[in-house]
Amino acid sequence: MSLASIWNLARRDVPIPCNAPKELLKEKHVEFILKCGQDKQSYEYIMSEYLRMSGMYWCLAALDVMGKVDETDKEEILRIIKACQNEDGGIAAAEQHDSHILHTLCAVQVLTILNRLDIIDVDAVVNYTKGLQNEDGSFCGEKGNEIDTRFSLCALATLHFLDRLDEVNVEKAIDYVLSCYNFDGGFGTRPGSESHAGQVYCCLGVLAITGCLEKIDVYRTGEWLAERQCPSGGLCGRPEKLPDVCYSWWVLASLAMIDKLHWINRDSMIKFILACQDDETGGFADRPGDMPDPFHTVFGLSGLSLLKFEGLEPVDPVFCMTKKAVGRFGFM
Ligand code: GRG
Repeated sequence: MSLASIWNLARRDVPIPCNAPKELLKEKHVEFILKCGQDKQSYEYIMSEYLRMSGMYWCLAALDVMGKVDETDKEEILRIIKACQNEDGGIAAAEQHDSHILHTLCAVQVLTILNRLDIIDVDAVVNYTKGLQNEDGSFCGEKGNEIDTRFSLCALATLHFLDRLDEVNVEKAIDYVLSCYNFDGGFGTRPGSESHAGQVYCCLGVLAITGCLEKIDVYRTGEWLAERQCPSGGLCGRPEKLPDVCYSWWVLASLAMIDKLHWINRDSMIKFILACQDDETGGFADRPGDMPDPFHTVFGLSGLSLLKFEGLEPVDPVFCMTKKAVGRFGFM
């Protein structure tokens, strides 16, 4: 037995049940997504208010990958987003919540998909986003709060869609992201923090948006990313962690950005993603047999799309939106 196979036997992983789905259950996923948010009195709906705007992005982006955006109530979505823009210019998860760059980006992504950026005060969003940049180039998620490389991507992606990147200090934003680059080829939340696939995605996204991907060692980073594939075919977010279908997005999109998507095993990856579908309700779960949700559904579908799975719209690896929606804002 080779050293590599012994190492694989020792890795943490999950089994794929033999009766797990093997085909894409697209109609069921459309139904699952359309049901989310329909029952406004349900426990799930009320308890998820704090991430409503992100939820709208996950649902709309999932429908768009399946070519079904027209089945939503667009007027209701536009009304909600407009009501969530606060006086500070930022956009909140829900009405009467505080603004956050995460939800601001989600709103901008939804409006880009619907081609309706005109319904928000764009100058105010730009001012809000500018105000989140710190002296060292990093970004806070909300005024005076936590710093994280996730927020660097959210801020730059927001400004990219508004065509206002020049309003922040792009050089410093790049330097900050590069200061979070680790010896193992991954990136962390802040300088010196542990490498994590979600953070790698965010940092590569910033470098892609600003045209600076050549500033890193793509072989070292590609190797760290490819190492995330477990024997089941699923991807984990960092060493010694279990696979989760959302990393089919964070890892695959990162590999796509550096043109190394072929470094993972496509067939076993597809098998793992399909096994995470719920064949009764539709939707994808984090792992085979778990409860499905819109977060894992959009990232499962988008991962399949990156792998050129039949019947899905092509997606942009930086923004997790269809190439059609990114359209004039795309650059890859
Ligand atoms: C444009 C799609 C898009 C996103 C905007 C918010 C954001 C930018 C990116 C999030 C990237 C990220 C950090 C993803 C990871 C999410 C996740 C599953 C975190 C869980 O981390 P742990 O440590 O789980 O709890 P593990 O898998 O390590 O056990």
